[in-house]
Amino acid sequence: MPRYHVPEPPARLITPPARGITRRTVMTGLGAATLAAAMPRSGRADTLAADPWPGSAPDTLTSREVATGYNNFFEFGTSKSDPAEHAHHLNPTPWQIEVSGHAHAPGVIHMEDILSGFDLEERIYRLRCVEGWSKVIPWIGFPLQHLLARFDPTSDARYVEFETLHDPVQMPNQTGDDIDWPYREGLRMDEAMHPLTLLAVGMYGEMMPNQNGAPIRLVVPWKYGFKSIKSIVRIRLVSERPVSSWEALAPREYGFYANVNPEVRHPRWHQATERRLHDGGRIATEKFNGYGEQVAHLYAGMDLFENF
Ligand SMILES: Nc1nc2c(c(=O)[nH]1)N[C@H]1C(S)=C(S)[C@@H](COP(=O)(O)O)O[C@H]1N2
Ligand SMILES: [Mo]
Repeated sequence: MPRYHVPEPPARLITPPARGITRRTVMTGLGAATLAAAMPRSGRADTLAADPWPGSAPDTLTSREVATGYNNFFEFGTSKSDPAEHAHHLNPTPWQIEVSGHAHAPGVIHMEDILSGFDLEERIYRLRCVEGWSKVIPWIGFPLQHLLARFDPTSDARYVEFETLHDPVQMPNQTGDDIDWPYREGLRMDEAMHPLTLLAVGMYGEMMPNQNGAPIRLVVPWKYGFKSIKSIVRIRLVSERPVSSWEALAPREYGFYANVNPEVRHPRWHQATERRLHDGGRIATEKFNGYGEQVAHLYAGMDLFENF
């Protein structure tokens, strides 16, 4: 297992691109406003030849413009341009996350303490939506396991449930009934503790844009994009498997595991290939989105359907 936490970084740029991840550890401790200033910008162009997952050809980053203009964030509407158009209603400052359930030290953590309390890294991951498109994004964040550790989960914590903000004033489409709001997602504890599972607070060297899930969202790169819940306000450590919002709506289309798998037939969308947003070209979809080497062992003994 690779090490992600580098103590006492001598400089902002700590490690060269490593297997599966482009990693830079960034010391912040500077607060929200200066995240952009703290992030290294050298060495990364918008069309960086990156190696975001093992064993595959170098890929091209999706431009920031496309990544922030073509979104799924149903709280602001259901078309791809709605989030960019309406997410200015969201005010991500101040913000806090409440962590409850099976923890020895449940409580609340404020966004300032998140930004100053965890070493931020840049990681390039591909985000594969179940609708059949993908983006390659340079996220800024830190492993979810580091946040969970602060709250000291008990041995009864077998799953983690996440909730997005529920406030129709800030999220105007929550007056609609597309989803049983708030948007909810969940992970099994071992998935949540996996070092690839990221809490992202920014992208492209800047604070997280509202339409991408400001101020803090999940990114689980081996699962379909809907698992990567945005604008998180609540985390619960639970013993029973939670039911996510999409699963409640259409369990055959949005399974709990939702591991990217080109072999699983989806009732609506073709999963064997994906359209890349940076050039519109199609590539073959990879099992676990290319991260099988790191995560396949989590699902040993599970069948394909269950795995979806
Ligand atoms: N709260 C919330 N989180 C969400 C969604 C949403 O509608 N609401 N959409 C999901 C889906 S389907 C995808 S593909 C990704 C899209 O992330 P992006 O807009 O940053 O590309 O966010 C996920 N997280
Ligand atoms: Mo999605």
